[in-house]
Amino acid sequence: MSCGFCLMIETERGFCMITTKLCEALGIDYPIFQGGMAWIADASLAAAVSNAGGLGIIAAMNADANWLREEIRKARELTKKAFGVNVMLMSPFADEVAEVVVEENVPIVVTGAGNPGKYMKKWIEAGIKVIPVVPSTAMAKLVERSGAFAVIAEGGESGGHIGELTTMTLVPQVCDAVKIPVLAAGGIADGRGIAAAFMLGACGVQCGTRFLVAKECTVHQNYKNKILKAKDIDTISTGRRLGHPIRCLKNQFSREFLRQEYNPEMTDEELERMGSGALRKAAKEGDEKNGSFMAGQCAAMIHQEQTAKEMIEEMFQEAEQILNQASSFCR
Ligand code: TUI
Repeated sequence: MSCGFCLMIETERGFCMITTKLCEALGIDYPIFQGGMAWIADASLAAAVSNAGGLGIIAAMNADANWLREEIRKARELTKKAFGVNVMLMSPFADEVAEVVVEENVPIVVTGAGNPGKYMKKWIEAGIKVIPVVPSTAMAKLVERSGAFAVIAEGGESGGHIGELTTMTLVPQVCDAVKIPVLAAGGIADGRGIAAAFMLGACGVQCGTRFLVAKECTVHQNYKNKILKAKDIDTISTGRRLGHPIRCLKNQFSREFLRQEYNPEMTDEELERMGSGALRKAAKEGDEKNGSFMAGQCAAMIHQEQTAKEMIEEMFQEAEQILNQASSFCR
């Protein structure tokens, strides 16, 4: 079942260009969000994605209100287009960044890693379109009732904090559960993934790992190189014992973390301490041994650094081609 938000229109250039009602509602040309990757998605990346016609997103992550305010202002210098902010709800700064998005008139807020309930009223009253990441139909229905504009159904193929279900199973179930637009995330890095997401009923996608190697992404070069070198089985999920599983690339840090998770002598507090700061070490210092290189299972499908514009145009051209030929499967 489709959510009814997907359209294919004929353009002046004679070929089909994918557009959806999501594009119209958010003022974007392509129905693609850039994932709000903690310690990675800053003004430079968000502005590049928005300038390319997608929706760029600044990650409020574990940084405080002042950092976020500066990034929002930097992004406004770099683009006249709309961009969003991702509020990571487990962040100790969530309350203060929730205020900043209102004060700075951010039009779109994506939330992750929890239930955004306590902020919904304030954000909606301020005219913000709230788009939570959801790992289940229950959370999708809950946020729809609280006034969410859309949801992002994120499968466990994603990098970073993940839910239980896969994109293939979660997206159609969320599409059936809610009436608001559904975006698909998790494992999408090319036009095939975008086409598949539409077939599952989504009217947009969110991609993180692919944009991590964008030329405008300021993450440490070692991080980009690890994504470019990754093979299909190079990610693992750790942290299940702590209630927040994280998908990242295999390295000394993640293998040791996984070992310690099964060590009964290790307390949860010690384990939390072991993980804290590891993403920053990867993203900012490129520390290949001690960093947590969060990445999705699609890392192995990513072969080159490109500008955000090149990525988006390539992905949507591929998706259009596939969708145009799709009827040939039914003969
Ligand atoms: O949030 C993400 N991905 C992230 S956040 C992050 S930073 C971090 N650092 C250390 C520990 C934890 C996180 C790295 N990657 N993606 C969105 C996402 N949200 N995935 C899953 C969820 C989610 C999970 C549970 C959303 C709601 C939810 O609700 C549970 C509940 O009942 O509150």
